[in-house]
Amino acid sequence: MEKILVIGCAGQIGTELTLELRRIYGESNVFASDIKCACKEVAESGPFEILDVLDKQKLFDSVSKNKITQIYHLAAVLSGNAEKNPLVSWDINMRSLMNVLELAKEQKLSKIFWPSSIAVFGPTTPRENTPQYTIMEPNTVYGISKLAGERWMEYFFNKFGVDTRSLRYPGLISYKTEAGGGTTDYAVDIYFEALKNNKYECFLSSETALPMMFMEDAIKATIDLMEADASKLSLRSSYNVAGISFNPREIAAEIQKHLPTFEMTYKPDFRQAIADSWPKSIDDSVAKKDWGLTCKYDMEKMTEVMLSEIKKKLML
Ligand code: AKB
Repeated sequence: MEKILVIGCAGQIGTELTLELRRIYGESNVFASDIKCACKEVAESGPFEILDVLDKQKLFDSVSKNKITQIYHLAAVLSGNAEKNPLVSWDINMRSLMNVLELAKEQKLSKIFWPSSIAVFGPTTPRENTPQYTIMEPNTVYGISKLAGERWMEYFFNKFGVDTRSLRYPGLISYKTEAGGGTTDYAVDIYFEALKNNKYECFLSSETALPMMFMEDAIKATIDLMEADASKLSLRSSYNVAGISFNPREIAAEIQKHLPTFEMTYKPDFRQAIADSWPKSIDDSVAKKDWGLTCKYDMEKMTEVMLSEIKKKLML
């Protein structure tokens, strides 16, 4: 039986991924960790510990003590926050990954998942239907760290036989835990603000299209990739995954179908330049071919679920 460690279980992805992994593999087989407290549901539904992934010794000790066989390493400083503190963010993003890769090599773990991002692409990348293999010249600290991380993932697979697996996540949209510090966060904030205040001031311009994905699809894709037969995987850097593409004007119009008086205004900030350097849409044909990626949610279906779940959460 696999013993799984989730690093970053209090974050937007970590919260939902931990709960789903526990549902599939059994609560006691999924260890959750973060540098901060996780929500009650995560902290109480299975083993949880406060752990700083930068503390290599403590990480190594915890993995051997708990006989961990797989790691999902999700802790990272996202694109918007990373620009505010470039060197610290680079250090956190890279050193945490190197600790996990070294650990996987030394303790012969069976598999490692680490997320990459659409941020690996840059202003010179073709922006429509961005291919798996293309020009990659990211100009954000976060994007540079993700591209370097992809190279290290592939390197550890080729040189040391570590079974590395990764997805280039688009913006992820969820209601359980709010996003924090990213450029695509507007597409989460908008739903909360629509229900709380019936208005939203967007930090990106109305026509800024970006690839996004509903969390349920992202979690399924992550676990499907981890479950895929190793012989099917042609890539050990990271797979493009597309989801749905829309701009702020389109998502506002979708929300207005449910809340007709909802008002959207636009005040682009420093994150506009980041968004302008990223793809508008993604070609994920390699992921579909290799391990059968599927996505269920379009913008309409996602909006229905987001509004009804956040309504319950806010007790409206
Ligand atoms: C961000 O906006 O920084 C993240 C991402 C696309 O990786 N959501």
